Amino acid sequence: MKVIMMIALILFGQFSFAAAELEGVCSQVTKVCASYETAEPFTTTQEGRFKLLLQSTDQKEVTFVKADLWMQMGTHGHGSSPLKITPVAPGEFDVTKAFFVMKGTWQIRVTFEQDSRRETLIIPVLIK
Ligand SMILES: [Cu+2]
Repeated sequence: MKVIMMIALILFGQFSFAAAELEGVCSQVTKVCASYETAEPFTTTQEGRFKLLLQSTDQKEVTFVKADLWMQMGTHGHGSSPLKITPVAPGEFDVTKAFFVMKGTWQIRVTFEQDSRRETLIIPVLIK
């Protein structure tokens, strides 16, 4: 019985990991996908931390350029303070100092280069 529960835990763990990875977007042009996963939901009052993934679905090399937070409000917009971005593996970054300072729809903007083409992907993040 213990073994069955452990297997169930492992399966559930993988399922939730996979679901978290779906918080992302892909470029139709370069076939590069940017996604994030976070252990704790973001709030307006605490420092947000997440893992940022930048992956080429056709196995081409991708060069990370920058990432930041942005909020579009009507015709105006504003950012937040700079993210602390630490590369931990190819295409994988630990991001801290993510301050979503107000409720609403934020964007994690990820800029990268592939084959000398520069692109920015926008991952929407709803802060409740
Ligand atoms: Cu705002």
